[in-house]
Amino acid sequence: MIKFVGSFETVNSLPKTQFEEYAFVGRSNVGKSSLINAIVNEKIARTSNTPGRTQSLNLFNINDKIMIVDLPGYGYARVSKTDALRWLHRLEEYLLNRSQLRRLFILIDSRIGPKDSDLDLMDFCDNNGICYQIVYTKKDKKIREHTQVELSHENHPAMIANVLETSAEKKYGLQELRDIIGVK
Ligand SMILES: Nc1nc2c(ncn2[C@@H]2O[C@H](COP(=O)(O)OP(=O)(O)OP(=O)(O)O)[C@@H](O)[C@H]2O)c(=O)[nH]1
Ligand SMILES: [Mg+2]
Repeated sequence: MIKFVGSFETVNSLPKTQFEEYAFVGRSNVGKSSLINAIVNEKIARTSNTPGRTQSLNLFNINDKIMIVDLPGYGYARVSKTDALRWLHRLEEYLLNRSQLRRLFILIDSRIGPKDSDLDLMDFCDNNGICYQIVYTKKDKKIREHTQVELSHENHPAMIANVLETSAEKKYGLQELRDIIGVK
């Protein structure tokens, strides 16, 4: 049973659950909400062609056992600097304080590759011991060679060495994620 718990504007307002939590983050439009829907096989997270759709922290309860969090996207050009900084601060606050967070999935569009905003977030996680795993999205699309950047574990101590490749559209690479999260 999958339940939408709610949309939360601040980290403080998040419900204080004991459930293990798995969070999805990445640049705006990378496909966070689509991937969550594909994993749970339900259209529960709102998706959109308009970047910046998810602006609050959206929580989903999976079988009263696990929480999935759809985090707001970053790197969206049409957001004011003040808002962008405020959101970044909120993301960092979430990552530093949410003790039940088991793993952060940092999504990267396979056509684009990692951008500075992704690398900055990875550095933040490395410096603060926040365990994360890189998930490439939209693998069904044609990929240009130069987007393939090697992300080495040596430079990223908090990164899980296994990089995942997925397509929400073609339902590719989902089982591995389901196994990690513990969703059937
Ligand atoms: N081809 C393809 N398109 C995808 C895939 N996943 C998502 N998309 C498309 O990418 C766009 C953005 O998807 P969302 O899931 O809303 O992205 P998001 O990261 O949640 O975006 P924000 O909430 O705005 O930050 C939509 O038009 C999706 O249809 C995929 O696996 N393949
Ligand atoms: Mg979204």
